[in-house]
Amino acid sequence: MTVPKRCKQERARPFKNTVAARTHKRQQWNYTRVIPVSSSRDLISARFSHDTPVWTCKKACKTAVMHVTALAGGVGGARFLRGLLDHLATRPGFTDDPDSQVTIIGNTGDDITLFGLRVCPDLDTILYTLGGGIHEGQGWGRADESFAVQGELAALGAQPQWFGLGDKDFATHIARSQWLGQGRTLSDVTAALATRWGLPEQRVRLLPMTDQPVETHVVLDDADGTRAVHFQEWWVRMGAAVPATRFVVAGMDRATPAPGVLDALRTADIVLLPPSNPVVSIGVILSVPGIRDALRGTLAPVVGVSPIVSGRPVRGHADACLAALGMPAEAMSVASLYADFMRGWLVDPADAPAESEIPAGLVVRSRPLLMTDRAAAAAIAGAAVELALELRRT
Ligand code: FO1
Repeated sequence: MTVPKRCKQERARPFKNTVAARTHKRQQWNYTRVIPVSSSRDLISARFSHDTPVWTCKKACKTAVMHVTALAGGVGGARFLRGLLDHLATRPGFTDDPDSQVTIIGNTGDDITLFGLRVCPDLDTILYTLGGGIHEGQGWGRADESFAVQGELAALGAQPQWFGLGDKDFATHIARSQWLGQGRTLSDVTAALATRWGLPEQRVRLLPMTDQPVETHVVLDDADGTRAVHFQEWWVRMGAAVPATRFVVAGMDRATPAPGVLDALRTADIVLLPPSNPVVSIGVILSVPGIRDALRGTLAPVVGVSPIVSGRPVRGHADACLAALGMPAEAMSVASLYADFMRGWLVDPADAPAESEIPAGLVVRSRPLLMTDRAAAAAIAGAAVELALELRRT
């Protein structure tokens, strides 16, 4: 047996002066010298001992996924993540280990204050989807909604009316706004909402990308002149039909990654980029100072899933967002946005590039990418996990 090139210590715990510590020291030495070891017994006992770190070099560990970190936007991200949990539930390495965890770093650039309430659409879409409360047809908002509050607001002449908020959804925004008003952080509030939706029991941690309030604005330049509108006004009211010239994330200059975000990237076994909008979802998360650097520095392979299939966004208006950057809606154009840290890229067979179009250092795999139902989403997520595990071994 040969010591692999990329051994890694995950979540180091105090284990001084133990047999495991001595084993660890031996492994470190073997690792740095990259020499063959005579037996894998030490590695195996280190893996299963409680006070030792986990090594990627142990045989069984090669297929075990313990810490998965994903960056995510709204509907596409949430459906992929639900598929990921479905897939992980079938993997012994995940379900059997009480330390296993999926950490989701959610986009908060779509957040907006309406009627005095803080609305976080992408975080809520993830909460409702993973918690079983989502309106499946829409992909956002609650199932079995009523709209009494919105009706009353309309009767009062309160604006805006172009953003649909149901009664149950309003309760989320009321609770969130009250807690934020009491001085709690968005991370803390999101954790409380995640508990309501049973995420901890599913070994899921949902972290906002930042605790500071940020809001994506869209700069428009048309017959009405140059102006900036809130992302939601452009996306929902205008249907992204007015060409955007650029996106500006207000508050980003004061933003820092929320607690746990950088650690989740640095200590992950694998990092996944769901098929979320590469500009206003993943792109905004990447613009939080420190996050992109953490992705460049992590030992975990980063694998992404293309949000473009047959030259069209799987969902939403990613094409209009890419156009603002002067980029075509093509799977390989999206990959170029992640070129400095991504090692694996899943594309649909319709978008499979020629060998000569694949940048050095990137592994591209093709498989059907339409998330037509929950099983399809699980299969896509499974393919992303498999590719990441394969890259972890190389
Ligand atoms: N999307 C719409 O197209 N129309 C809406 O009225 C709308 C309301 C809404 C309310 C709460 C929420 O969490 C999401 C909502 N969305 C709505 C979705 C949202 O605008 C976008 O899809 C995301 O922000 C983009 O990821």
